[in-house]
Amino acid sequence: MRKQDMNRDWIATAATLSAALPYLQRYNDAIVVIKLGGNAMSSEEAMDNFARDVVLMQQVGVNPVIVHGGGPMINDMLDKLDIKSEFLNGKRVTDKATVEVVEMVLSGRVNKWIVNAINRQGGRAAGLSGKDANLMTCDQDAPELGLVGTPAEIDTKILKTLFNANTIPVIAPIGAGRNGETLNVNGDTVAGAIASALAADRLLLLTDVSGVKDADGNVLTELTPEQIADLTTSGVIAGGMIPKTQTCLAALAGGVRAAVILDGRAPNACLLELFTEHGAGSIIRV
Ligand code: X2W
Repeated sequence: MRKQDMNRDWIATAATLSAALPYLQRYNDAIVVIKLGGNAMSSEEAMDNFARDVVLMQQVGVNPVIVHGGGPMINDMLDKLDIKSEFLNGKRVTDKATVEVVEMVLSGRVNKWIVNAINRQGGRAAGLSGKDANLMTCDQDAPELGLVGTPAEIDTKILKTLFNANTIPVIAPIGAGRNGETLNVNGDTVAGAIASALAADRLLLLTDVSGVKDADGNVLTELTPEQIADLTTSGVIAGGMIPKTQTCLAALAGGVRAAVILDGRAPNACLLELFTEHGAGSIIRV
């Protein structure tokens, strides 16, 4: 329905679009790697909102790459199957039975949920894991973790082919070992490794906290690697935030321009970060 009266909301919408112009120009042709953590996939509605933001990004010239997690969904399935699971330093100890469930849940269910959500918003997404087209070959991580991998070689050819075909890659964090075995890899680690291999303009880690916090619980909106090191030594950065910040530091060292840790459940989190002066979460850059 076309409204003839120019009420304030429409004027504000036009002003918002106009204000976004410098940001749209800055990110034209940029590569943005987005890690969508299992905790950020809180509902069907949150997934649809995320998908819409990603399709908008592509529409305005960004090349988005999605790497997803799915830890909570793996836990649910392992529970149903009565398979016990434990974590060591934030990584799941993974035996043969567990890796089969991990691959089934990540590549089968979670990956297709995201692909389908993007396609339903009028985008074009294709799902793959590190096994496809030799995207990610892994070495085995610590032996006590079992079938857990650490990315060793990333072949970005398939991603560039998909960019040229206007298709958004959606990647499950499963890798092939040197002997073709299936390895479970932490999703943040995969996102960082892929962002480095692509020398991405941005790495966005979407999680369920609003960013890196100081000792009083306030979000630190801008951080340097030196500040991250200090906050880690003093114990302010702790627990699950350690692997996330370490992933960001590794990505910066690997040639990524900036990394951001933000709450993926907040409405339009990605758009707020990329296309407004305000930004979202904690940005880490040199
Ligand atoms: C993770 C892979 C999924 C993941 C796991 O098995 O849970 C390892 O721990 P989130 O939702 O991002 O935590 N792999 C080795 O990273 O999921």
